[in-house]
Amino acid sequence: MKERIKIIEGDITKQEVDAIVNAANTSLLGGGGVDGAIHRTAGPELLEETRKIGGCPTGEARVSKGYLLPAKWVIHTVGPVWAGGHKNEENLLAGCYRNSLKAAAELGVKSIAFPSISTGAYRFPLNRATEIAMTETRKFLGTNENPEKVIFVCFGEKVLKTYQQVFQRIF
Ligand code: AR6
Repeated sequence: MKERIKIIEGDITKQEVDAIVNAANTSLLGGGGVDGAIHRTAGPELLEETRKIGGCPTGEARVSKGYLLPAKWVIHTVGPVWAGGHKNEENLLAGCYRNSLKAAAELGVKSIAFPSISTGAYRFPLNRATEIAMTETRKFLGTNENPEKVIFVCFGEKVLKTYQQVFQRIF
């Protein structure tokens, strides 16, 4: 299964994959961080579509087209805001990965790229978030043929190093 996972440092908006995952907020109307970058690159039609979708609860995922992105699809998921760890944050974050992978499988997506959901503006501790990302991905790939490939796109060296270390432990 190891060979189905790739960890890279880079910008998710440039990934030539079938689907990229957006770390959105419940409004799905855009924001800063990776969400802002995805909306800027995809162009205004993305906002038109996400406006019609009408929001997404924390831990769930919604699908839109990719418009001007190289990726055909954007899977919008909403991570939890870290509030100390007693507000179900871990389960909600696990749900983001599970539901995004499930949406990808339903679309027949072969390759999907994830950012580090919730670890920016939402302040989820990076180590724990990375463990959740990898554990959920391993579980899903163990029982599903698609997506064939999962790429974790790390923004900056600190995120990259963390992903590489956790990968060694979990896979
Ligand atoms: N490619 C890949 N990763 C990126 C990129 C990029 N272009 N830009 C930032 N990151 P964040 P969150 C990384 O804050 O914590 C937004 O305003 C970033 O360095 O984007 O889930 C939404 O609208 C970090 O490692 O998402 C929500 O309101 C990771 O992506 C809120 O922020 C996540 O950081 C969501 O907060």
